[in-house]
Amino acid sequence: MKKANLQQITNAISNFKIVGEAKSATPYGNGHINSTFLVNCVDENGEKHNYILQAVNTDVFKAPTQVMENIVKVTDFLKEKVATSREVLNVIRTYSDGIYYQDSDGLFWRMYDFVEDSICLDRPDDINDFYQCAVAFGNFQRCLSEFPADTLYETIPDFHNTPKRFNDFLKAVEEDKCQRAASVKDEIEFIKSRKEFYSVLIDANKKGELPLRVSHNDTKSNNVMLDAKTHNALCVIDLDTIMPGFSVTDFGDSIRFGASTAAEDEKDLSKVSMDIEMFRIYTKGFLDGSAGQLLDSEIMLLPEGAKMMTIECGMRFLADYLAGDTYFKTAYPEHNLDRCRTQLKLVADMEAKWDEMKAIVKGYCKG
Ligand code: ADP
Ligand code: GN1
Ligand code: MG
Repeated sequence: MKKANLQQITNAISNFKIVGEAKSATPYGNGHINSTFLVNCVDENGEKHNYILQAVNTDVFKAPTQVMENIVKVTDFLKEKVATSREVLNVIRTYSDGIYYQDSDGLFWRMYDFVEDSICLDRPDDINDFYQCAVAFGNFQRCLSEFPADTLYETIPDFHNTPKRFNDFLKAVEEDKCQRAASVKDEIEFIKSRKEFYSVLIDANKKGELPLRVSHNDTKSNNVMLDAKTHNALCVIDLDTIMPGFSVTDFGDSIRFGASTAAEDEKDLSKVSMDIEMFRIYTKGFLDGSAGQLLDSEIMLLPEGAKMMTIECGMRFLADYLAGDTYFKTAYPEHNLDRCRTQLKLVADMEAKWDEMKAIVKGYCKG
């Protein structure tokens, strides 16, 4: 997506009903998808008002109006559930009462109130901050437990349909566009040999053990705002990928990313493992936050959620490597392969710690 220029930014701001006059708009945060700006405004009494302006990445989100409709539906519902306005994203309307503004260059803009006195962490080093991120996502599940998930658009179809991801992976192996398959036989075998596992969550859903809920689908720590003073969970942001889905995949993606002892693209695999204490603390936070809303059968599938998200990500990275690195941004030719290897190492480590993971979640079952 092309970078927005100053004129486009200024024009976009002028379309939204903000309080005061915009004094500056500066690039903000470390998001990888959208272009984000902090807009500082001052009203006639000298009071400051801050906003987040974003140009939505329409290469990734092909139906941005549906993304915005999902966000408004969910945030309107959440507003009835929370105690203060800082606990939910607030979409700013345009002068024609729209929920977004599309400019004549095709850029798709939206604005939110800035969540004041908050922080967000790219990687929580502190175990208590990790716990608070889990509380935020668990709380998100609790507040949305009565929301009709099937009324949301599936803005990226089959996003966590792992059997479909596996078929796409097999196709990439078959096509072998870059003649790389021969050099990654072990990784291909690792993924193929776990074939039976990929339908576990979908089967549990069919059996009534895993209900369809609202899932966030990007549950990294930099999508949670914590209170700057107390570091308590405040607000879940980055709602672009909210879709009908499973609670356990939201839990699982946080474990995949946050409970790993190394970066997603670490080359030295001896550094990569799943920290069982991080798993323990995240489980506690997620279940404290969801406050009894998850079924026992759902709680028992949290480890499967973690393993599913990790192996799914591994096969997505490897499929992209085989197809010539067209989806994920890469910094060097083997980048997707390195990422795939860390994910497979994490899966192997989860399998080694499986009984312990199951025992931890069992401790939270009511029955
Ligand atoms: P991306 O999809 O690119 O990750 P995000 O919506 O997560 O975009 O926004 C990027 C960053 O901007 C966040 O990680 C956070 O630091 C900041 N941010 C986004 N929305 C708000 C908000 N309403 N208040 C304060 N900071 C925000
Ligand atoms: C992508 O861009 P980022 O890092 O927020 C991807 C996720 C993957 C993640 C792996 C829309 O997210 O599904 O888990 O990379 N998002 C999309 O790092 O495909
Ligand atoms: Mg984000």
